[in-house]
This record gives sequence, structure tokens and C-alpha cells, in this order.
Amino acid sequence: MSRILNIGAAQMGPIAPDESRASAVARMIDLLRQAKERGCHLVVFPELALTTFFPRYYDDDIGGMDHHFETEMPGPELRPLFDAAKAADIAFYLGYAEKTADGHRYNTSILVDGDRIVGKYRKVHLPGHAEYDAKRPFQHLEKRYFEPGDLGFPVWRCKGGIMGMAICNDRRWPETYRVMSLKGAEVIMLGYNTPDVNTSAFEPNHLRMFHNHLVMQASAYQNSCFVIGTAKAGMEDGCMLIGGSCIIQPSGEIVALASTVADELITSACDLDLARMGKETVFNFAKHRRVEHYGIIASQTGVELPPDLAAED
Ligand code: CDT
Repeated sequence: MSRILNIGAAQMGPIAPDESRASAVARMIDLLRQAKERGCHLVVFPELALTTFFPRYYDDDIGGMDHHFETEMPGPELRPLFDAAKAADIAFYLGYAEKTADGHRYNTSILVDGDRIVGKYRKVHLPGHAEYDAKRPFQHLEKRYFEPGDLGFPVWRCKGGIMGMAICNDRRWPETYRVMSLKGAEVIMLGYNTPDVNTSAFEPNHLRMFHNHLVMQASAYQNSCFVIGTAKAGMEDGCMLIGGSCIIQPSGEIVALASTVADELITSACDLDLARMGKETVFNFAKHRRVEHYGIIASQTGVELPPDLAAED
């Protein structure tokens, strides 16, 4: 059986604060139509793909942002997206803000195939801050509006491969990929919304794209898997979001790259067996990992410096 999966990264241009779910969904259905024409089996949409990136706005009342959250999936406005994907036989990753029946809020993604929500992931590494920060030109209040994900980093079998999900800031953390690749992940999908400026400290703007690709390419190589990174991009309510959506193969090379900051589908025929080579040689975990030396990675959060013996003299 062929293990070639045609994968699409469906980058989306900006979503205005007053843009309706129906409009965002119509744009996504058009991207799915293009994906069908190009023979895609799997399409990855961005993080928080249904609304503007609302963590840039402060509200005293956390519930004041609830109109950006979904309380059922699919709700009536999302139904046409699910129907279109099923008709096209395309599985998809969708990022959205989730509010649960018992009142928890998460930055969530799901993997959908046909009638089934195959998997759900809730963002673990929430960036930004929880309170208004007057020093920033705009806010990044993910720590205010979301709780850290409580589902870990699961993987699922889908379309003949083993797949995992991550969301935006997760891509900067090696643990994200390593946990999933220890479960055999061959494809790691992630959506992102990344402003083109670092609002917490000065950094030249070009580094935003460099770091975007650096972490995903290094992680694809070190875990011998495909990484599909899909941006929401362009000028969104005065805030520029980088694009750079890409499909990365297990060698770490980018094999498809978006060239706009608008709605744009990029695709690649991904031979999942390419992931095997690294997993069986340089990154054969069972053979080469030395877990007896890795303990503090999972038991210690921050840095603990060695004693300064000179200072004690
Ligand atoms: N959405 C998201 O996670 N964005 C972050 C911005 C980092 S700066 C607070 C990112 O890692 O791209």
C-alpha cells in the first residue's frame, strides 16, 4: 500500500475582528476545493482559524471574549466545512478557541476525518501574559483567556500514517516533538499566529521568520518526521502576522513554502516512508537514547545553577 500522502497547508490571510464565522468558513471551503483539485488527502488550517487573533485585546471580564469561542464542534456555522471535507474525502486539522460545558477555555485543535473527530489537542505552551501590559504596543493575553492544555501530546492513526498536533508556541519547545515522536509520530501538524515583532523584548524583525523555520526544520530532522506549519498571516487589525507556511520533510528541508501573506494553499506529496530512515538509523531512539541522563527534563521546570564555589571561599 502506498504511503504517499498529499498534504496541504492552507494558509489564511487576516480575519478582521468583525468577520463572521460564515465568511471564514467559506474561505476555508474554497481552500479545500483547491486541495481536492490537487489531490490532497490531508489539509492543515491555522491556529484559531475561525476568528481574528483575539488575545491581542484586553478585557477586564474574561467572558467578554466568549464570542470567539466554540461551545460545540461542529456547531451549525461549522457544519458546511465538515460536509465539504467529507465530500472531498480530505482529513483536516482545525485550530479554534474551545469553551467546555463546565466553563474551561482552551486553545484547541482537532483532527477530523469523514464523520469522525479523530483527535483533539489543547495547547500546552501558552505564550504571553495574563494581565494588561502597558509596555507592549499590543497585548498577547493567551495566559488570560486560556488554560494550559490537559490532554498531553497524543498521536493518532489517520490516512495510513501516525499523526500528532501542536499549536504555535509549542513549536519552539523540543519536548513537544520528542513526546510525540516517542509515540511514533510521522506527521506533526501545527497552526500558528505569529506577530512580526517581539513585544516582550527588542529583536530584529527578520528573526521572527528565521526562528519560525529554524525550530520546525530542526525538529523535523531530530525526530525524523514531517512537520506541517500553517500560518494565519498578513495585517490583522493593525498587527502584522508572519506567513511562511511550510511543509518540511524528515531531512529538515522545506519542500513547499507559501509566497504570500494571504489565503494560499501549498501542497506536497509526502512519502511517509521517508520518516523511517531516520527513525531506524541516527534517531533510532530505542538504540541510542540515554534516558538515565535525561531525568531533570521532566522533573525540573526552571534553571538550577551549579554552586559557585569561588564565591563561597
Ligand atoms: N500564537 C502564538 O503562540 N504566538 C506566539 C507568539 C510569541 S510572542 C508572545 C509564537 O510562538 O509564535
